[in-house]
Amino acid sequence: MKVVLTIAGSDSSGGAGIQADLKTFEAFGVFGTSALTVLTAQNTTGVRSISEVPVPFIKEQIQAVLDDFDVAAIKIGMLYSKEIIEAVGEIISSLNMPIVFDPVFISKVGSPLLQDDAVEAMKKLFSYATLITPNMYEAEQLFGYKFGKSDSVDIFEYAPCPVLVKHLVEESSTQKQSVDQLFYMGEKKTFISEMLQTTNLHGTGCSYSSAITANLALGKSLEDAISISKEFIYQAILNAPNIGNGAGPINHKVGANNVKK
Ligand code: PXL
Repeated sequence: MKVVLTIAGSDSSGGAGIQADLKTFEAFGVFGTSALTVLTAQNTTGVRSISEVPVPFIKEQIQAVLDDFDVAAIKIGMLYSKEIIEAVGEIISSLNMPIVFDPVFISKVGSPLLQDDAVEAMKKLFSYATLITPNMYEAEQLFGYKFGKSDSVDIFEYAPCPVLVKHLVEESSTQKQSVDQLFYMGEKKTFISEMLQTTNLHGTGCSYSSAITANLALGKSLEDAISISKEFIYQAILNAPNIGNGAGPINHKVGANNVKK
């Protein structure tokens, strides 16, 4: 069984963060391990508070997993502070496996998940990544470039690694489509699914990047891993349990079962 590691934050409501990552790994049949960076007290309506795990202990968790398992791929999620980012960077700089980095800024309901002074430090980690998965807002913040769906401009000059920009939907778009664009080896590829009208979108970003990580661990190409994962997210939203009073979680298990792998 392939072993994967997520380095990310805990979401007490179980829909995003480490909990979403582990559910996604399980759903795709890889063995999930985890190193927690922060603990969040939150539910589907928002993040109430954030407690950072001490940096030496974050490093110990990662090292304990790496010392024992042949880790096939790593997912990186919420890192929150400059100190945590630098510590994680130190470790991953010497590793040699696929690393999928979701540069998390804010939660689905708008709670901040990254400190303002941490953005520049975060960009320095990109050179170690196999893929980064910013949404359009995050990509704009990171690269200072305004994306649009029919854009012809590329971002190869901005990023030192492949980039999957999510949710490239034009304001005026009448088609209900969710469009993601991959910038990879000098080429652009578009991934499209139907846009579902729902508030059950909590943890979709976390789960998407985890699914890509799992599929890379299983030996899929980057493009196949993204394509499978996009369909997984669509199916997981479609089958959401519809719980909570805010942005509800998705259904990882049924989502993965409904995807051709
Ligand atoms: O989806 C971004 C995200 C990442 N990590 C944690 C989160 C969230 C969103 O709520 O709680 C821990």
